[in-house]
Amino acid sequence: MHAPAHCGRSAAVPPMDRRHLLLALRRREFQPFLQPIVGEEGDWQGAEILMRWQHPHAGVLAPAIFLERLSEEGLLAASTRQMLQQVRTAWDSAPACLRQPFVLSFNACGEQLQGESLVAQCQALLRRLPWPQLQLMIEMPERGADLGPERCRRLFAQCERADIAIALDDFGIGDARLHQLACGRVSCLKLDRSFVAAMQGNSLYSRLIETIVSLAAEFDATVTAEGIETRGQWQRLRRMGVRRFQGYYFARPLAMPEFFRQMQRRRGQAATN
Ligand code: G
Ligand code: MN
Repeated sequence: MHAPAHCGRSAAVPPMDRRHLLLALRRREFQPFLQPIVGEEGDWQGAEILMRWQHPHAGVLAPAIFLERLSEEGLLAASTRQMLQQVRTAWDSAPACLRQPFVLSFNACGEQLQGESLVAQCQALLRRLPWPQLQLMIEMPERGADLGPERCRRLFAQCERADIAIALDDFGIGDARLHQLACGRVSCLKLDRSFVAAMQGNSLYSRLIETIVSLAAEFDATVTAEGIETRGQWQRLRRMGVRRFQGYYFARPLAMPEFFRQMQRRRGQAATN
């Protein structure tokens, strides 16, 4: 297995037996990177927290390399929790321009979604991030999130009471999870990037995306399209009614200090324009 190009110089895949994973956890090597989520004008309206393994020898590793191993060892919830704690700490240096409406989302794993403590953990995080206009959003993955309607309804109700938003991640691939839309308030459908890639030259995909946009509207949810890599994709999706976008065309996932620097520069520019 090779690291994707955007991981930088990383070469070999490091050992990932339980002992090494526990060591990495102890050393807090699973770190949060932020990828901006932009609006129709390209303005940064939020960010998705993405896990990266800052490995002492192999460099920065993407989840495709290590997530499954963490999951097999039952360590994914622990590493996500630890990553969120690091978000909390790094937020101490967030620029003041972030005191505007801003959506911060993270990927919850099956273990967290099945367990009882996720919402309490989110509330604890929010208490320590006292930014009134910060909206926390839980992204429910396509895999490992088959909760069943009853559990799903309970989780969504808890989230709604706690003012935590729900997004259905990688929407459209894998098993259809349409029933989740009937389980409570869903704020966002994250259109899987394979749809964005496939719409080029296949009008059936465009029709499919337009249908997902109307489906979202029907449930008062927004669509965030993932994997935007070209200006053409952005423009086309805007014409189809998509309002939020994420992808390398705008920015790669950034270490938090770099994210804050770029955010500050952009909002500074916007204020002087
Ligand atoms: O499953 P989820 O959508 O949370 O996965 C996000 C992953 O997609 C991250 O690891 C991120 O690095 C990657 N990613 C983000 N933007 C792009 C993009 O424009 N193209 C591709 N190929 N991958 C992307
Ligand atoms: Mn996601």
